[in-house]
Amino acid sequence: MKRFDTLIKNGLIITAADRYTADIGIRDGRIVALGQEPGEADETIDADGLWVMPGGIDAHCHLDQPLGDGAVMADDFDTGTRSAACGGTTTVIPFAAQFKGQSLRAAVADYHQRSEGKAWVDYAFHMIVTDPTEKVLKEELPALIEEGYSSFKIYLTYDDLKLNDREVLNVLALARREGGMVMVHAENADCIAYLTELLEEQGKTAPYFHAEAHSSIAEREATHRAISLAELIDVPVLIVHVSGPEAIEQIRWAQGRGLRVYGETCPQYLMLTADDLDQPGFDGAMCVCSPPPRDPAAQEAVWQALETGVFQVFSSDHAPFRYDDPKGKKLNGESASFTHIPNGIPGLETRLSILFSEGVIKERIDATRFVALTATNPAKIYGLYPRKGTIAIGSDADITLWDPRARSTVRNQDLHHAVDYTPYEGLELIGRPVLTLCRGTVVSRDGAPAGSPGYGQFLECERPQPARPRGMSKGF
Ligand code: DUC
Ligand code: ZN
Ligand code: ZN
Repeated sequence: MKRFDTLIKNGLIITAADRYTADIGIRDGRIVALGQEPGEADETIDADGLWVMPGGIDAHCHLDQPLGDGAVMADDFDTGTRSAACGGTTTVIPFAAQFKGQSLRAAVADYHQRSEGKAWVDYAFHMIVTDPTEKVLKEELPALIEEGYSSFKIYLTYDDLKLNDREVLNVLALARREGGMVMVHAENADCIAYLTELLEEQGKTAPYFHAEAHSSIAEREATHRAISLAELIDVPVLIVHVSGPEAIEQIRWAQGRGLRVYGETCPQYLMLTADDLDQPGFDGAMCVCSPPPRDPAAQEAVWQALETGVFQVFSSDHAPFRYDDPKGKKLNGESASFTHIPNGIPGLETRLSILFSEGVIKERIDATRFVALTATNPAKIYGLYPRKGTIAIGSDADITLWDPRARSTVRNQDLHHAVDYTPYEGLELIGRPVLTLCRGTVVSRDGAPAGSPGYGQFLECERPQPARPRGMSKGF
């Protein structure tokens, strides 16, 4: 028997910490050797001229999430994770969402049914907590965190999802006691409702006005509030999908005061602006997401926050709705007010290539930061490290080989999701994943699927070290 199942030779290995040329020996899905000429293998992959990086972890995406309003997500675990694999991602973390009145455990069980036997790459679950009853707080959440669901998202907006401040405090206190990571969707619901009413009274209902209703001031206020409530409880918190300088300033301020406040941003806040919602007819609906993309100055602020470490995580927030579909963006017809357009844009497959091309190739961030933002930090923050998110002996052989010189143009027809558009149509990119392995098995080659649905395994997440409080006990 040869020493390895697979040997990746001569590649430039890049982790969040280092870059060096070495061979990687893989056996039984794990990395078992790193070095020069470590031994013979059944299969040898020549990575000369390629960059060898950990497979991406997309820690914020929505797949087959049941919704209360009749809209249906285009991607399930099959098409969504196939698309992820083709873009160089080997782990996804979508959301098991609780409906108000539903038990959290029922939401998790339902989500297991939806994912069972379908995924092309590995996956874990965050939960969405919308109804933090005593039973949820005292029984369900502690047990679920222990069982491997150690992160959950809460919302400060959307009528059917949002928590009031007292509920947020209860959830944060629970997270502190039990060691969970809380993710916050930070927008002020009343500000948005007020602005929406004003705009609708003036007949301003086209998709573009979504961006005006979801003001950056509403995002800033909610970000500050989430940080303050977390400080009161003394527990870390992660602000998701941050769109611009107003919220960034709050996060930077908190970090400067020594608080464990983490931040996430997404490709849409680097590549799109509110003008992308201002298109002929209803086409702007394609770019309706919350928070909305802002303006070029906001894009610059988001880049700076990626460069300087204000953000730890770069996710897609893939929320897939078909455009030309009565269960998608046109749920309420083309003359619907912006308030009735399903929120979200697709991005699982393009997330890594966009940050690689616009960030690494254009020298806004270096390759080690790229790895940190897209794989290592999410693994640490959500309790998957070091099994996932790095190239090290003992880690799963989740590896993406990149050709840093390859040129391509984004075309929806070449993507593998089930959405009928990409907001990045025509974008020219340099650098692309040419081979992706998940636990040592090839799941995509040259941007095409090479694995199979059902290969992906469910991952139990440990209590994340970054979720630990600073130890300044407030007696909770
Ligand atoms: N906003 C969210 O909070 N989630 C999904 C998509 C979106 O636009
Ligand atoms: Zn959100
Ligand atoms: Zn989201």
